[in-house]
Amino acid sequence: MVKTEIKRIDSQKLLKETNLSKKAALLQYLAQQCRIDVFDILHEKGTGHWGGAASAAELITTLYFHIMKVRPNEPEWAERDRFVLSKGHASTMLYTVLSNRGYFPQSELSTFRTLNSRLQGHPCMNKTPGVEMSTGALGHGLSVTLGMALSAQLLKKKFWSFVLLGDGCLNEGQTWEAIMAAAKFKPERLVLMIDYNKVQLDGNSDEIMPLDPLPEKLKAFNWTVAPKVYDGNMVSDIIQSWEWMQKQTDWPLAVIYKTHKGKGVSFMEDNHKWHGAPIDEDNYAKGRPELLKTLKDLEVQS
Ligand SMILES: Cc1ncc(C[n+]2csc(CCOP(=O)(O)OP(=O)(O)O)c2C)c(N)n1
Repeated sequence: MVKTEIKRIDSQKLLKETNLSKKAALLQYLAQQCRIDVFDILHEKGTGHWGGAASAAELITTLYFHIMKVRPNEPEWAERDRFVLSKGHASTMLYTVLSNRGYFPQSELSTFRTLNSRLQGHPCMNKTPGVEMSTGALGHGLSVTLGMALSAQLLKKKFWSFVLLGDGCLNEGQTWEAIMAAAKFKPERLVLMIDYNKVQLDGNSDEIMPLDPLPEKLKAFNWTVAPKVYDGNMVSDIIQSWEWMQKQTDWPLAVIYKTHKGKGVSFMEDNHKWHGAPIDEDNYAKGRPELLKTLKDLEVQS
């Protein structure tokens, strides 16, 4: 298949946009652009995880381009906000957003999962600028992010600590230990974000390990839970959730986002078969035009 080039957004210019609805539209476009880049990389390499990466495009993009204070040219800046991708298998989306944000050249994305590359299948904090924690074994993310939030408290720093969990991370006992511990210590600016696509590696969450009623469970553990489930594939909704977070004083915070695994390619959406299957030539040729059409539609609005 001959790859159609896409119109790329000026991501540095986007950062300076002051009109919030214009910025939301630009972010929605950028997230879709990243989704297409991920689709291309995974197809080219014949490896990686499409479903969970596509699910989190808008969440990771909005974090790095709207919510978090970071300095890509100084990744270890002490005051930076922290983000941990607990569902480390979605690494390609994190790498694509980080490269757009300026942590490393976009040309490096094509080295994904090759020998000696800084961009391995699961994120490595010792190799990749911007990666705060090595993840991949589900269930560790909240514990380490709680540690980051507690360190902020000890050091009297004001940075935020965000962690993104998939449903699978919530199947892990360690996550619930961290949920209990966070409710005990109540560190400020700790936010648990849940990418609630309800599909895992080999089936739906309701079959594997039902989590509902999730907001009630988190409330019962003494967390402050957002008043609604936000649309995690809609940047304007994610921005709204951030506005809610900034008004809170009772910590820690949990926000549940309804998302779609494999978002953007109709026959891959909400289907566990596309959790980590290689994107072969036929499915690439069928799926890419759908992604391009959405990008084109977003261009009109932005
Ligand atoms: C401790 C552990 N058990 C099993 C796996 C294998 N595994 C990788 S991804 C995954 C499912 C993840 O589902 P979810 O968290 O819902 O991710 P998403 O749908 O957002 O991709 C599983 C079981 C793992 N990485 N770690």
